[in-house]
Amino acid sequence: MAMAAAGVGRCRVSFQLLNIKYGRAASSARHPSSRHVSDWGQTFPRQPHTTSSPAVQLVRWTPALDTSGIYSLHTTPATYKLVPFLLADIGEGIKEVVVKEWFVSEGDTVAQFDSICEVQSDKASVTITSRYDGVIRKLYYEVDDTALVGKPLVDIEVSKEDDSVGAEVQEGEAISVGRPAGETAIESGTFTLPKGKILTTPAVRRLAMEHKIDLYEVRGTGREGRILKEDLLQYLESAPDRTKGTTPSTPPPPPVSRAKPSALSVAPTPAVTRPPSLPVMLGQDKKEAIKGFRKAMVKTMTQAMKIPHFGYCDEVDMTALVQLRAELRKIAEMGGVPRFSYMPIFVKAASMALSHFPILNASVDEKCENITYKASHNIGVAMDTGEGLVVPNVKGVQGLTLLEVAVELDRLQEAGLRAALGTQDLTGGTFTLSNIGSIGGTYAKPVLLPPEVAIGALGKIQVLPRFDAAGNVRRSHIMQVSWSADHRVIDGATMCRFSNLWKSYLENPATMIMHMK
Ligand code: CAO
Repeated sequence: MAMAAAGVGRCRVSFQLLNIKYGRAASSARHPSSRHVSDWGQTFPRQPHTTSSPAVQLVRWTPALDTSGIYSLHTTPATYKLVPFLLADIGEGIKEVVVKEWFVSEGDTVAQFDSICEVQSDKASVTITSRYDGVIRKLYYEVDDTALVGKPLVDIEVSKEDDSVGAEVQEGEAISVGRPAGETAIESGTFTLPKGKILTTPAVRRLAMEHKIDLYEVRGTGREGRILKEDLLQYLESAPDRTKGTTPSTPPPPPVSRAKPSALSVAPTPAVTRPPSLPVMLGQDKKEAIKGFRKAMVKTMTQAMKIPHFGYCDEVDMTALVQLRAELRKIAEMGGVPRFSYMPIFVKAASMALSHFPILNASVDEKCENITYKASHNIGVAMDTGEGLVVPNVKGVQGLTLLEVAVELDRLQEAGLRAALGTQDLTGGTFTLSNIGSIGGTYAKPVLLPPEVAIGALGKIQVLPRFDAAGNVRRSHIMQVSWSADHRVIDGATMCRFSNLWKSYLENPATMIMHMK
C-alpha cells in the first residue's frame, strides 16, 4: 500500500497553505476534464493531509495574488471542509478490495454519482461513485493496492453548506458509497439512480463535451447503465451527424460481436495449431500474491475438494441442434442479439431437466445436515476472463425464453470481459455449466461450486462418424458431457437420469420446444 490509510479521529484541525501556485491546472493529464476543477488552479502541499488523522478539517482558502504571481491563502472561518470518504461495507463479508483503476486524480472536481474508482474483491468488481459534490484532495491508494472496508478511500473537499455531509465522520463508519444515502448493497439489479443522473466518468464527460454530445442520447452498456468510453466512441462512429446535436430517431446498433472463431468451423485435424499468444520468457523467478478472482478460486476449490465427487460422462449427438442453431441465430439477430451460441440452449435445457430432478438444483449446508431445494434455477456459467475464472449465473432460467437467456448471458459475458460483474451476478447460483469445449477438449472432471450439488462440463463439438439406427455411418456433430455431483446427497442413477433427459432435449430439439414453458 503506497499511502497509509489515515485513521479517522475526531479532532478538528485547521492549517495554513503556503506557496500556492497560480495558473497551474490542478488536474492530471489523465483527467484534463478537471481543468475547471479548481477555480484557483492551485496545487496543495501534502502536509495538511498527514496531520493527525483529522475527521473533518475546516479551512477557508482565501486566494490573494501577491506581486510574484503567487497566491497566498489565509485560514479563516470555514467555508469548505475536508471529508474522508470511507470505503463502504459492500456486503458478502468482504473486508478488503484491490483498487483496479482510478477515474479521478487529486484536484479533480466530482459531482455526486461520478465514478471515483473501480475496486475488485474476490467476488466482484464494483465502481465506487461519489456521494458528494466537491474536489478530490487525496487518493489514499495506488492502483493494485489493497483498500480496507471502513477506511478512507479519498478525501473530498466539500462546501460546508453541503447538507449531505455529516458534521463529523466517526472512525470505522462505513459511508454508503456509490449510492444515495439509504440504499444498501452493491447489487446491479437493485441500484436506482435519481432521475436525470448520468453515470459516467469525468473522462467520458470531457470527451462528450469536446464532441458536443448530449450524454442523454448515448446508450450506456456499463453497470447500471453507466456510459463507458466505448459507448461514446461507438456513438460517434455510428452517427457522426448526431454530434451536431440532433436527436437520434433510432436506437444505437447492438454491440459488435466479440465471438471467437467457432471450434466447429475449424478443420477437424489441423496440422499446425497457432499459439494463442506470444511465448513469455521470464528472466528470473517471479513471486506474486494471489489476489482477486484467483483468491476466490483458492477458497472455493479447497472447500469443494472436501466433498466426495461422483463423476458421470456421456456423449451427445448435436447434429440436429447444429442445424437448428443456424436458424435460431438468424431470429436472435433480428431480435437484437448478435451472438447466439449453444450456451443459451444448454442452459435452458438444463433448467427444463432440473424441473424433473429438483434435488440437483439444491444446496446443502456445511455439515451436510440439511438440503434446500431451490425454487429458482440460477444457472451458473463458468467464464474464462482476463482476470481468471468467474462463474456468474443467469437468474430464474425456468421463467426465461431462450432469447432472454441469450441476452442475459451476453450481458454477463460482456461484464466478465470488462471485469465488471457485480456481486449479485456472482452469487446465488444453484447449478453450474462449464463450456470448456469452446476452447477445446472432450471430457473433463468439473469440481463442484459449494453449496451447489451438481455441475456439468461440456466438451468441444466435433464432426465424427457415428452409426444411425439403420447401421449406416453418418457425419455427426458429437459433444461430450461430464457431470460431477455431491455423492453425499446425489446418487449415480439420479445424475444419469437427469443427463439422459438433458441430452434428449439437445438431440431432439423438437421435444425441447414442445416441453418449454
Ligand atoms: N464446441 C464447439 N464450438 C463451440 C462450443 C463447443 N462446446 N461452445 C461454443 N462454441 C462456439 C460458439 O458457437 C461460437 O461460435 P459461433 O461464433 O460460430 O457461434 C464460438 O465457439 C465462441 O463462443 P463463445 O465462447 O464466444 O460463446 P459461448 O456462449 O459458446 O461460451 C463462455 C461462452 C463464457 C462459456 C465461454 O466463452 C468460456 O469462457 N468458456 C470457458 C469456460 C471455462 O473456462 N471452463 C473451465 C472452468 S474450470 O476452470
